[in-house]
This record gives sequence, structure tokens and C-alpha cells, in this order.
Amino acid sequence: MRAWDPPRIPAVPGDGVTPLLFDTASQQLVEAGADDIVRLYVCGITPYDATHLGHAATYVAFDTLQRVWRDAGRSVHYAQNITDVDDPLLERARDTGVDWRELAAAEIEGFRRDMEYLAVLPPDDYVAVTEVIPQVGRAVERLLEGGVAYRVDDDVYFDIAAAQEVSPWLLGEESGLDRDAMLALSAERGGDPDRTGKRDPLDPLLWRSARSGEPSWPSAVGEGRPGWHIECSVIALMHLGRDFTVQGGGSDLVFPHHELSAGHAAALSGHPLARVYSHAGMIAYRGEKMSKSLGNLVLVSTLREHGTEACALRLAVLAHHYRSDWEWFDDALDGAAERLARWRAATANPAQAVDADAALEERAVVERMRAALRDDLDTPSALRAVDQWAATHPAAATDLVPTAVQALLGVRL
Ligand code: 5CA
Ligand code: ZN
Repeated sequence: MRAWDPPRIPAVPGDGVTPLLFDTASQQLVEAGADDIVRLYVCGITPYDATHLGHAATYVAFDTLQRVWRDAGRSVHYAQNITDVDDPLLERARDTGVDWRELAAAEIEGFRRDMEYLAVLPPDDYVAVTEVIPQVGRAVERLLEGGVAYRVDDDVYFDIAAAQEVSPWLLGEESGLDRDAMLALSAERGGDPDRTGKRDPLDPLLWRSARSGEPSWPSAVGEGRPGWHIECSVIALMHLGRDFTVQGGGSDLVFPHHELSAGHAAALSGHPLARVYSHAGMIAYRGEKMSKSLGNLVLVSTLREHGTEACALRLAVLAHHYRSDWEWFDDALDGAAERLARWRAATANPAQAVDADAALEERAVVERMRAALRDDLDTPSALRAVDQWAATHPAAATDLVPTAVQALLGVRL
């Protein structure tokens, strides 16, 4: 699929740094992306409704990671999927009488506009599951042949117990959850633990055979459509290869989605899916997780249409650490717009004569921003470094700070 236009990212003088990122599996900070080429996969949208601030916060978090990597001279290979066939999308299409393909196309287009508005770097490979159905079918066939999948009627399930015997993957290693917690989350997040005929209630669906009234495609394992987790395993392996640098997404994807897509990929490739599993916190609104299914949404498109400046919106998001859960309040934009105005005032009137001390201080501010971002993308501290500078240096000696703010934070002063 076509992605969207990239924002301009200026080069920042000085040396960028390889970030330390919190890894969900090891529950530790680990150096992420020391190689020249880094490979990132971030789970994409299920396009049945417009982009809300929760999605935006997750994509801005991984955008920050890429900006830090680029600043450190890395070249980034970034892949993202689109879940353009799945139960919630089909249900919404049915409920509203819209063709599921039209619904998906319209929401994908809206997402592109929202990401471009937010100056989020586009993926190099932007891949819808409907574009890789034959590849998913063949992957499921291989899992059946390898003895790590089985049929229940005409559907195909992943055999968790068998996969653990033959691949470098263990259930629970990524999420750290116990079985009861897994069973509860599986039921809540698209699984079917109560289906009879499964070897283990946690075994996830790999292939759903054709049902009347649902879209389906011919494949190596019969007519049907992919299950959810296998879609991301196949797209990631196709475009990034095994053992890539970071798999990312919101923390609602840790289990079952990321744990099991890592399981499928390990069974297919004989290697772990990724080195680091990174998760962004959940954004709430009016007391509950912002979600399409609850309907408590603040849409990026609404803010955009009301003339909200994207830089202010980015600052409102970046004021929170990406890993924390936080709540959006309608006045958050006021504080962010005020901060943006303070920063702009500090850079609006460059000093008339070159002031060596001020220039030195500007270099120090950029190093403080880099150090904060290196430390698990600590954007609140990076913002405070610019705040302090803006408060004490009313005239900019160089354009170093605005350049770094644009490159590292995606905010134009
Ligand atoms: N298509 C799947 C992933 S393969 C999916 O989860 N789609 S989604 O549209 O529901 O979510 C897209 C991304 O936004 C995911 O990374 C998800 O973790 C993240 N996300 C969803 N709701 C929130 C929220 N309230 N706060 C933060 N991130 C969220
Ligand atoms: Zn995914």
C-alpha cells in the first residue's frame, strides 16, 4: 500500500546516541539498534474508525525512536501492517451497511492524512493483510506440515504446546503473565478460549475457513481468511526478516497479539521474531482507555479540522513518557500551545552579534535532549531541557535548538 509523505528531518550537528529501550520480555533497559541498519515493525491500525489520540500517541512514540536512531546515523527499515480484514471491521461494515473494502479504504486514507499532519515518519513497507493472503496461506500450510498447527473443522489453530517443543519460543516469556491472566485476556482480545475441539484453550486461530457473508480467499490451506497474529508474523518476516531490532505497539498488544505473533514467527523461522519488544502506554479519556469499541474518542481529524496546530498536539503527547498510561484532558492543548509559544519566542529574535557563551549553552541543551531521549525516550525531560533554555536565553545565538527540536521532536519552531 502507499504510505504517506515523510516530514523533513534536518541533520543535527554533533553526535547522536543509540537509545536504551525498555524491553517488555526481559523487563530491562537494553541498547536498541547499535547496528548500522535497524529494523522496526510497529503494528498498524484496524481501519474501521478514525485515528484517535491513543493511536496517535503510540505512533508518535515509535516516531521518536526513529528520530533518535536517525540522529545516531542509523538507517531505519520500518514496516507496518494494516489489519484490513478482521471481525471488528466486518461487524462495523455490516452495522453501517458499508462495503468492508470501502470502509477500510476510507479509514486508511484518513490515517494517512492524520499521520502526515502529525509529521510521523511513514513506514518503508506499508502492507495490508489483503495483500499477503497467499503468503499467509503458505505459512499456515508450513505450520501444519511442521506439526505445530491442527485443524478444528476447516479452521486451523496454532498448537502452543507443540511449538514450544520445536522452536526458540516459550509462552509467557514476553508477557510474563500467568495462565489465568492469559485466559482472561485471550477472551477479551479476539481469542476463542471456549471453542470446543482445541488442544489448548489458548491456541490461537491461524486460518478461518470461509463462512457465508464473510470475505474469503483461496489459499494453500483452503478457502478462508487469516487469523490476526499470523498476519503480523508473515508481514514482518517478509519485509524485515527474522530477529529484527524492535517490535512495537501499544501495551494492549503484549498479550495475546505480540506474544503469539512471536510464537508463529519462531515456529516458521527457527529464530526469535525480534530482539526488543517495546510497548507504549494506553491513553484514557473520561476515565477509560480510549477505544473505538467504547467510543470515548478524541479524533486527530477533529482536532485537525478545528485548526489545532500539529506541533502543539505533538508537544501535548510528548509531555508524557511513552510507557506511562495517561489520561487526555481537553485543556491539554492549551498548555502545549503556551509551551510552543514560549519556545518560539526564544528563537524568534536571533541575537544580533554572535555570543559564544550562548552558542555553547545551545550545544549543551541539545546534548541534554539527546541524553534524555537516549534514556528510554524520556521526552518529558527533553522538553524540560528546552523549557529551561527558553526561560533563561531570550535570544537564540544559533539555529541549533530549533533544528534539534524539529529533528528529534518533530516540532517546528
Ligand atoms: N491492527 C491491530 C494491530 S496488528 C490493532 O491493534 N489495531 S488498532 O487500530 O486497534 O490499534 C492500532 C495501534 O494503536 C496499536 O499499536 C494499539 O496498541 C494502539 N492503541 C490502540 N488504542 C490505544 C490507546 N488508547 N492508547 C495508546 N495506544 C493505543
Ligand atoms: Zn500486529
